[in-house]
Amino acid sequence: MDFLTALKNGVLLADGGMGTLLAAHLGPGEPPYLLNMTAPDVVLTAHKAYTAAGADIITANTFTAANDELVRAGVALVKQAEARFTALDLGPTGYLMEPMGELSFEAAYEHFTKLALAGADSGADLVLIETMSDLYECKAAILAIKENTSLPVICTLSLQENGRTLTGCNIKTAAAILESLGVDALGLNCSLGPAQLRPFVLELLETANVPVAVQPNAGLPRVTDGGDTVYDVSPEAFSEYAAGFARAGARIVGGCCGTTPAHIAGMRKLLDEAAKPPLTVKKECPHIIAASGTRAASLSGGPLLIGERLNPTGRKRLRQALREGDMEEVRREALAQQEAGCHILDVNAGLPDIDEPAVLAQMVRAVQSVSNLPVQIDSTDLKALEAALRVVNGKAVVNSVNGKRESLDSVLPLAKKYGAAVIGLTLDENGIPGTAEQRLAIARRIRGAAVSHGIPEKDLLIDCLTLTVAAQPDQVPETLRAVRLVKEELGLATVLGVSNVSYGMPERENLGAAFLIAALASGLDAAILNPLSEPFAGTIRSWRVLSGRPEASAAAGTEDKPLQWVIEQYDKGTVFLPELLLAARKEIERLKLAAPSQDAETRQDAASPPILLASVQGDIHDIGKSIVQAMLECHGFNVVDLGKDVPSGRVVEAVREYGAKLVGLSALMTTTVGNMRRTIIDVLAAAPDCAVMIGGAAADASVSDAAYYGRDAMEAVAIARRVYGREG
Ligand code: THG
Repeated sequence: MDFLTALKNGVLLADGGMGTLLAAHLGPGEPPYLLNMTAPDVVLTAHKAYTAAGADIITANTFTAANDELVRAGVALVKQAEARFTALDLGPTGYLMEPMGELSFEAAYEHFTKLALAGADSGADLVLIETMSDLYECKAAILAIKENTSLPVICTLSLQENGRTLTGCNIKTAAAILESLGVDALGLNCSLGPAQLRPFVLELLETANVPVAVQPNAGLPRVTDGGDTVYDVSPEAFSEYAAGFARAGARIVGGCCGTTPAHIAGMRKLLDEAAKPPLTVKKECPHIIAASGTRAASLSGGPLLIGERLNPTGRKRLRQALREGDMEEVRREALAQQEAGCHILDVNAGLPDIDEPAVLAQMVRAVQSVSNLPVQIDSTDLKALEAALRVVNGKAVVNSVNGKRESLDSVLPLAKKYGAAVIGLTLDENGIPGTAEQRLAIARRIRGAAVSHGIPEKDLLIDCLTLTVAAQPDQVPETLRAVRLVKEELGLATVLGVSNVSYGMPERENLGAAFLIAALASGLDAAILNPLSEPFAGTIRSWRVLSGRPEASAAAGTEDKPLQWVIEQYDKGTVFLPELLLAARKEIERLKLAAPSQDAETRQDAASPPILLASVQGDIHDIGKSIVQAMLECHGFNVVDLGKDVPSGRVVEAVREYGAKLVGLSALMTTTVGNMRRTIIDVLAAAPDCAVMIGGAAADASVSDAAYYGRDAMEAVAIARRVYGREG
């Protein structure tokens, strides 16, 4: 039985953590995957223990391994253990993606492609992408696997205690994005114990339409007096939770950090005893039609407003800027429309004399660098459409497909592959039909084609086509009638470009607003319009009141807000990491530009030594460290980044070289806590006056009495203030 058939037929048991089993064989800070080469027998023994415990899926010891040799060796060891199903394990690159960090989408794609090819070639049955915290990085990995192999894909996320990923995506939005990208299962792993993860698992089960996987840690980590990290949930207790997850509808259960073959054996027993789990009862969740990396748009909150202004038609300045590759105007328009309260940004680069694929993708990146609204890709050029869809962070809307065979055959596969919703224009080989009934017939054909390409009906928006009243006055009622028919007969959502109606007319905006009301009254769900136009904005406000939904749903952007405000919102959980980093970066620019005298009292004295930051040896993660650096810098501190995987000796050297007053050490992996301790001891021995602060997922106050512990980047700033005597 192949993996997907088995997944359809019942609950599958995955294996547990490798760290615990391999720890004794690892030097301080050594990543487990090295053992695939240096001590393969140890890895094989661990796999065999999990196979013997009854795991159906054995995960190769390849988490965060970055070269194909390690992957080949890792997959081969699972096969040797005679696993029922062999999973290639892929983890995060450890870098932040653009525009937050330096890693480009294509570089991430290349990274995952190399590993996926090696995994498929060595005989993996599936790929498990796990412990992910950025949906954009997930997209790169999923595309890499799907474009280069035919292996099933499972993608599981690591959540913070607030139920969001590090980059601020909530569970429902994450599920919508991953599902649209065509994963075979999705879920949650690591980060929390089964008790803390349970509410999040239940929420996921309510919304997911594909099988759900759950692999918690054996509780929250605790560092013993002896310095070991331990997880306290026993095999018995863990198995009870896991059986509960299966009863609630999870189709893959297993463990992560701190779980052992005993945990897996306990789960096997309970799963075998459990009756066949009932199907999950789905709550009616608002369907997410589009999403960015942090924000979703659905049709449930009243009319969806799609901003039309990122379009060179009739706009000289934007046209000029696009020709010159100058994205400043694009960023400005994106922000202005977001501030005006629209929900999705239409992006169009339709100029005859332009490299549309390049420019459209560049526009999408520019929009994503300042705005967290979902985007709608407006192009008739297939190459441009694909180039833009690739770099979209989240779930886009494709604008558009139409009823022509050629359009359906070429656009729908792209929308499916990139997980986008689609606008269907009700025109075909014979042009725009004159009657509402004919447009309905085309809408029906588009629906049939979309569904046969695997695109759900809920991801369709039918555009009944607004014509210009100046040229075809008899068409306005047909368009409105078509909107009503499409909703009543097909139950599909509808969209119209509202501005088209008023071309060449006096009182253009008032005319458009009147048409908008008529369309809303006919049941229109979404409107492409200029959100900055006061007549439109006023119409929408009034419509909301009249339809009993006065509260505007769109939150204001973080742009042009002071950093302190963004930080406070970040603490409250209303803005997320991408916005925080962007705001921080902007503040750094501002501080650099400001006359030195102006900020003298807030800036670190140029003569005082910089703060040194390092991820300790064995830790290749620099995400948390990047955040701390950005926050320190925008509070006026000079920072020197020593990098990641930094040996203790190198830190000591740098402390001497700079005469440092403060060193910040980061450790994400529990396996590197020992190195953190070592480094603290070495630094304090060499420079007793130098303060050390620590942070990162694996560090807490119990790591060392001799160091300050900062729970997050703001606490790091507070510590720095204290050390540099800049309190208050
Ligand atoms: N349906 C769908 N997509 C569409 C349309 C539609 N995309 C394009 C268009 N129609 C909607 N977008 C625009 C963009 C600009 C204008 C109108 C519709 C526009 N521009 C002004 C002009 O040309 O004079 C200039 C505006 C300015 O300078 O502020 O009117 O129907 N699916």
